[in-house]
Amino acid sequence: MASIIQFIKREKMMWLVFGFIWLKTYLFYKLGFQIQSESIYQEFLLLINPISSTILLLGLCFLIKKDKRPFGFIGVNLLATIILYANVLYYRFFNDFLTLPVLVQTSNISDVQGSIAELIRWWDALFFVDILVLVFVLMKRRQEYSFARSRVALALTVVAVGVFVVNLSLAQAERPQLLTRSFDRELLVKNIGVINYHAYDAYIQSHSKAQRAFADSSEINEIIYYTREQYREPNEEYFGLIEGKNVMVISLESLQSFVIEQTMNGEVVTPFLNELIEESIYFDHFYHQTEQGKTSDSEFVVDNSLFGRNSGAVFFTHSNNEYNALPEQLGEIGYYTSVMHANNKSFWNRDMMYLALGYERFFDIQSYDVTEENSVGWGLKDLDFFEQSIDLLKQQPEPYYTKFITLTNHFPFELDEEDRLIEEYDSYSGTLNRYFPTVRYMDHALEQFFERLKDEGMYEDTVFIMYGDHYGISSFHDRSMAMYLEKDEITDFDTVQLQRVPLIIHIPGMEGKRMDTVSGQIDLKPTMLHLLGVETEDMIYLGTDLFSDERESFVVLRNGSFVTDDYLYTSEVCYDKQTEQETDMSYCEPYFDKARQDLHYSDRVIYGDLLRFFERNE
Ligand code: GP9
Ligand code: MN
Repeated sequence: MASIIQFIKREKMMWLVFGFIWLKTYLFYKLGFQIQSESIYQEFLLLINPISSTILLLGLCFLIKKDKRPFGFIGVNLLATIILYANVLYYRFFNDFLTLPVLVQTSNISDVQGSIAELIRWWDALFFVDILVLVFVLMKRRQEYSFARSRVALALTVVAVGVFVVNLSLAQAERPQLLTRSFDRELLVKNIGVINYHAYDAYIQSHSKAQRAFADSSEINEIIYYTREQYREPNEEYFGLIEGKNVMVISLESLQSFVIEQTMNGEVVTPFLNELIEESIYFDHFYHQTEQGKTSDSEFVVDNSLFGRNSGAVFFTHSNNEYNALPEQLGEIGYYTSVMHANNKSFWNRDMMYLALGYERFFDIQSYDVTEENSVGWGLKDLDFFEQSIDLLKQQPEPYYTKFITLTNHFPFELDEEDRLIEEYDSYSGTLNRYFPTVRYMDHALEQFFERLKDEGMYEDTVFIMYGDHYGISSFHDRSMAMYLEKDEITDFDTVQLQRVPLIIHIPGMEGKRMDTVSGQIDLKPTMLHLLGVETEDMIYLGTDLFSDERESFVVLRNGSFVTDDYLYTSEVCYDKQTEQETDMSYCEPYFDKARQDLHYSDRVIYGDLLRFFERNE
């Protein structure tokens, strides 16, 4: 104890540097990045998040010889300052934080180089003032250092890890699965600090680099062979049916099939969609295939006809891969491709991944006028989002392929009183209760959007592909879900069935039709390409055209559960769909191989970045 007190008293220089870095980081957050907190709790996290990394780095200085150690301290300060300052410069230009690939991507550097001078402000010099102070202190007086070096370094490392664990738990309390799920860089910086964020980024990047390095070009042949085998001829009636038309893909936030064509306390939940379905091709056995990457996973699956990752988000881990994604392929046949989504462009690393997928333009939050009044929950209300998107649409050359990502029907399903068109449900789960009014609101926003498009003459020549991106109500709310569905309980069988999301393909002028083929988001890419008249026999993808006569009803979810017309397999149990009861495993066995292989080959393509070895032979 006495020696700890002595240590604290003696290491004045270290404390000074510690104080400087801490204060400075906070000033960087506020002045450099203009980070705002939503609550005192958030502000507290922002304040404490530099502590762990600073202690760690200063601790490591105790491995340096006594007389040189003060230089180490100053070096740490300089390093932290440079990292922060580089981020500030990048932030001023891109409104985003640096990532390792960005630093080594020469294409980006050339973008930035010319403008660096413009990004520097005279008062930035203040960020470095403390270093001068330290040099001055160092010249003034020499201190005595008498502690065992490695012991101190080790002790401080332990303290740093401890502080980090506390910091992370506090952050996770507010943002569950912060590291695996929320890949918004700003969120990470806010919660765990800039230096820890960079360490985490470096870990993620090096991990996927290693897997890529071990892959070789011969592996692609096996994949080509497998995908050729899975290829199904398109249906002549549908092939090229919408050639040259504008395509609007609408990702319907958290929309599950269990509310479609249903009522809640006597109120219709989705009146507009129900009507639209009557005039559309509606798939009622269509499943989402996402995992932790949520919306971004659905985007990935739809655009690539490959699976996302089992954990984490492929948008974050593999945004440097080669893909032959749908936007890129549509670009090749003369389509203008874009995404409209009123959120930070770095959320889910979209800005980076969209480049890899070949989107020409991303209309992010900066393209929208977002105010306190027109926002709720996660941001711009759907109604205003669609309304403002009309003008953006008009700027685009035709034909275009544009994806809209809605936001209001997102957990925790908040809604302003004036937007509440139906009452909340009445169960144990506030989440499920609030879900119905927000779904109803989204339905209303879509109705208005369609009206506007019709008024503007933008409806006739457009084809609409609308689907739920992933579940909105997790198993956590099973008790209340059972109540709504009038069931005794939610079984594993029900859980899989609840992963159904609506898919509506609306082609103006075409008669309505219901399709019960068991299918998933992975099937959309070949379906859309064939509708647009693009041959896909020489492409690599894992879904099958929804209209193909040769198609077999089948979907495998990312967790390995799968569904056919008659059977459903999950958690090592085979169910008969008709009776909803367990049945003999031999009924599910014939599908095991396909389910496993689909997931396995998809993972191999992504982890090995195998599409870089692939040329389409046109
Ligand atoms: C955020 C939006 C919602 O931009 O896509 O993300 P989610 O949490 O649903 O993945
Ligand atoms: Mn979503």
